[in-house]
Amino acid sequence: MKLSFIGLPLSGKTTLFEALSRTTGGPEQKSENRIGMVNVPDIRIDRLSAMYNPKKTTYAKVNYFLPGAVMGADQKAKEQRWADVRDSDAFIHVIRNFDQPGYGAPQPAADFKKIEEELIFADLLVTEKRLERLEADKKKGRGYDAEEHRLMQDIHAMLENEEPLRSRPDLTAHPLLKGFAFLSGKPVLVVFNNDDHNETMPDLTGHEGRTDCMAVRVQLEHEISRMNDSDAAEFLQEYGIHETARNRIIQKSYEMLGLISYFTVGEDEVRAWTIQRESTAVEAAGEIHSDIQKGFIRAETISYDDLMAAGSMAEARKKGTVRLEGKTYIVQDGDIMNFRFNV
Ligand SMILES: Nc1nc2c(ncn2[C@@H]2O[C@H](COP(=O)(O)OP(=O)(O)OP(=O)(O)O)[C@@H](O)[C@H]2O)c(=O)[nH]1
Ligand SMILES: [Mg+2]
Repeated sequence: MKLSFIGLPLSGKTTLFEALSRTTGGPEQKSENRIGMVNVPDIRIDRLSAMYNPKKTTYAKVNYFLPGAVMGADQKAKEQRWADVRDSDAFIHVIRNFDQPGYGAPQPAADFKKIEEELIFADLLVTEKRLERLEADKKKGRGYDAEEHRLMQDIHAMLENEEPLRSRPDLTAHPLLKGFAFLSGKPVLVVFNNDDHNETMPDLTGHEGRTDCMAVRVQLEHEISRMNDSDAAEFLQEYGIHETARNRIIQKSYEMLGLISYFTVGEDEVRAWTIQRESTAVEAAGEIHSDIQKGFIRAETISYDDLMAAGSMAEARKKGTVRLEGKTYIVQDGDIMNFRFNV
């Protein structure tokens, strides 16, 4: 799973990456790709840990990818930039909404549009090349796929109309099209990088509904991310900040990737396991070990809320809220599972 930062130069991509990953890089790293593995904050894991007092607590993780800056505004440099992130599962699009001396007042709506156009243009190039090929195959009457041709024409029409593909997951996830990894088809979280004293969301009239948007004071988040917990708490109180944006962005990232967590609990470890939404119990078991998947018998399952309501696993058993689920059970976010299996 790869979640990449995109956005215009000086929008604050590196600052946000560092705030999320709590890393620091020097200017010499500007041209290098950076990867940040980040724990997904989860109050449920905190509470389960308080209940079990385990030796080890393990959170789910998200991987962030910050592409090294490719200099130049020519077509070649642009194509290189997009090639670096084509295999991403989703994007975080950072947009400058603070004054940058020498760069004038922020223009968030225009900047948003600029990148949207680049995504669409890159996809158009791919589509046109493919259509040419399909039309040549059709003429020659060999290896021609009429269905792909039809789908590709639908995609081309949308892009010509300046419509990003992300509103049509049925098209972009189609087995014949998935491999093209269309940029405008990827989920995107738009982060408006606001000045320290500004909390309002800029107007994106005409573009709402296309993406998820958040207004974040990225510089402030960066500063807070450098502090130890008690300094950070004091700072937040002083500035009347209820919660940092960091948690929300990371949680949103996880969700945007189509991921959910189930938990395993015990005195040794309380742990979050990551699965795709709609995974079955037997698939979820495979996340832990292929032996558990192969020898799967049943999964003892209880929802997080039911466990909390009962106060302990023993009480939950008495109340009858611990269920036995089979292979095809669709695991729900927050399920606590204990697999029974044969070796
Ligand atoms: N005032 C203010 N400055 C910011 C904010 N966020 C970032 N900056 C500054 O803007 C400049 C650019 O930030 P970066 O994070 O390096 O931007 P970038 O998108 O990574 O830039 P490139 O790597 O050059 O594309 C830095 O000098 C930051 O300190 C903010 O919220 N407010
Ligand atoms: Mg940067």
